[in-house]
Amino acid sequence: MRYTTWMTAAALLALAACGGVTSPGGGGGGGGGGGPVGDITVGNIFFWSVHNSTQNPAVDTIAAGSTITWAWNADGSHSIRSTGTPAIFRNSVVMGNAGDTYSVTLNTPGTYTYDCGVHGSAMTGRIVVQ
Ligand SMILES: [Cu+2]
Repeated sequence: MRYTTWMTAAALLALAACGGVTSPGGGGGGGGGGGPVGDITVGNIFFWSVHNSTQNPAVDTIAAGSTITWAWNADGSHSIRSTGTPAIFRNSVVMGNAGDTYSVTLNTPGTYTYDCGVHGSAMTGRIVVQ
């Protein structure tokens, strides 16, 4: 497997947590469509879709019943906080270490918005469940 250098730490952890996803060689993320669906990088200060490179908001579309995983790529206090209706899921606690992860499974179609409980509107994302 190959990894782009910037995402190595987060990707390794995300892959470990998710049971492994083979990324295509050569282009890495390639700026869109190259990464696993449902993986989101938590950085300072952003949410970033591994799948399509959208950021603040990170916008991810998943199938109902799929799992979203956020992975901290650096030390820094952040959380996942639901901001919309329907409520996304349980909110995470504030975590602050590179390599921390948080996952939820969303079973009901809808659009779920979230932010960081520490940084508010500076860190946002949206998950569309189909
Ligand atoms: Cu934050």
